[in-house]
Amino acid sequence: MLENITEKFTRIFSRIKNRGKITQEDLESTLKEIKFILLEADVNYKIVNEFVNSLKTDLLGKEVYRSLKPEHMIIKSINDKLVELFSEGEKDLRLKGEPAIIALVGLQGSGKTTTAAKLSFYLKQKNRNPLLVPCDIKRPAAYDQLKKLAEKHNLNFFETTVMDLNKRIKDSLDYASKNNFDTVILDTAGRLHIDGELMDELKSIDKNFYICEKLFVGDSLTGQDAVNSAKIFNDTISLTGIILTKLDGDQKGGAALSIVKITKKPIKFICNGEYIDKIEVFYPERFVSRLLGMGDIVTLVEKTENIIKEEEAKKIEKKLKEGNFDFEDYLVQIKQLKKLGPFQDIVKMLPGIGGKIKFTGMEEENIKKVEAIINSMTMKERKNPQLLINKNRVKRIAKGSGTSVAMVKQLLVQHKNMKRFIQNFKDYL
Ligand SMILES: Nc1nc2c(ncn2[C@@H]2O[C@H](COP(=O)(O)OP(=O)(O)OP(=O)(O)O)[C@@H](O)[C@H]2O)c(=O)[nH]1
Ligand SMILES: [Mg+2]
Repeated sequence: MLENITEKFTRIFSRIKNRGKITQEDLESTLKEIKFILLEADVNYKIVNEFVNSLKTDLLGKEVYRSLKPEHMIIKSINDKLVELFSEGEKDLRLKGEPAIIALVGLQGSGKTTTAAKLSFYLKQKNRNPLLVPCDIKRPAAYDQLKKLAEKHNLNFFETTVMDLNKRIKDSLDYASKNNFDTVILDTAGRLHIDGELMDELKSIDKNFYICEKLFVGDSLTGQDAVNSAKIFNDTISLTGIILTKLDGDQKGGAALSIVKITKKPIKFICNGEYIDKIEVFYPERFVSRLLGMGDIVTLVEKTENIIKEEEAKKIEKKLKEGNFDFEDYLVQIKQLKKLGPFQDIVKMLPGIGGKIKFTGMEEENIKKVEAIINSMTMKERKNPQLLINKNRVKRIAKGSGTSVAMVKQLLVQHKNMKRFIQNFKDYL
């Protein structure tokens, strides 16, 4: 899957590989090549520009660790940016209502009927009880195709002769309620091109029924066409997600990127074959890892970053023991803490402590104030807290941080106490 893109990325990475240092020029030319790959892979040019620019900002602002090769940092950055892009919206199916209604929409031949059967098969494995409803009124062949698939794979199919779409759906819902089906899957009609009639039909069923999942089934072989039609479907009935089909061929994978970016809707499933079980939940991390073909390096960088964090922690520990813990270290600690997530969630994870602490909601607020106070200190003051005996300095910091003289003093006392505490207990630390 997506061999095309992967191969090209591999080629770029092998070119910059093993260079001791990456210069600004290297970076520019690498970014240019990435741009080409994405454009060639059918990603919309605006998205490409946006992506490459944010990648550049990310890379320029990155600390280069001695223990990491520069090309590894680039790969990790690309990986993270792509994962971020694909992580748009809620990924899980949201099945609400009794029965929950899922509608599959999209252009002709994109794979709606095949996917409807696959989805039904998948949901059955998840212990749901789905009912397939044929919603292409005009083509008798469409009805037969879904029916045959259902029979072949032992799936439940709604038989009907009603030729009014809204009535047909209403009937299927009644039938589902009476027969304990908890999900109905609407296999809607496709058109060669988007036309008014198709859209009106969809708008009408969207208005008349509560459809909890409106999934656009996009053929990844069609590249930009799939992107454009996804946008129109999204503008008309506000999609809830995307299913990409035919990812088994050697097609351009770029459509996936563009569809997500343009609709701002998540890819929920991908299909990579005609057979009934060729449907899988979409995981951004796995997809990007396959796309870049660089999974090992990403893991390596993550590991190295963890080691670096540990080294930093050790440095701080050493400073603590020596009684040199200054406000700059304090700030580093706060930043690290913030990266971990909300304060309460972190404390809750601590064994033995989590359940016992009552939160007032002020903790987060206080951390912010402490950060503001330290940020208002000069670097010299941060490194030499004894300078803060000076009243004018304290006043200036209080003003600059939007807090009060009392708060700044409180922080200074806390810092002093901490130092004293550590001095007393340093042998036990
Ligand atoms: N290789 C491959 N073929 C697929 C996949 N999904 C669907 N197809 C094939 O694509 C063709 C069209 O699929 P359908 O499910 O009939 O498409 P549709 O959207 O229902 O078409 P209309 O109802 O005519 O709009 C069929 O030949 C399917 O077997 C896939 O993931 N991989
Ligand atoms: Mg069909």
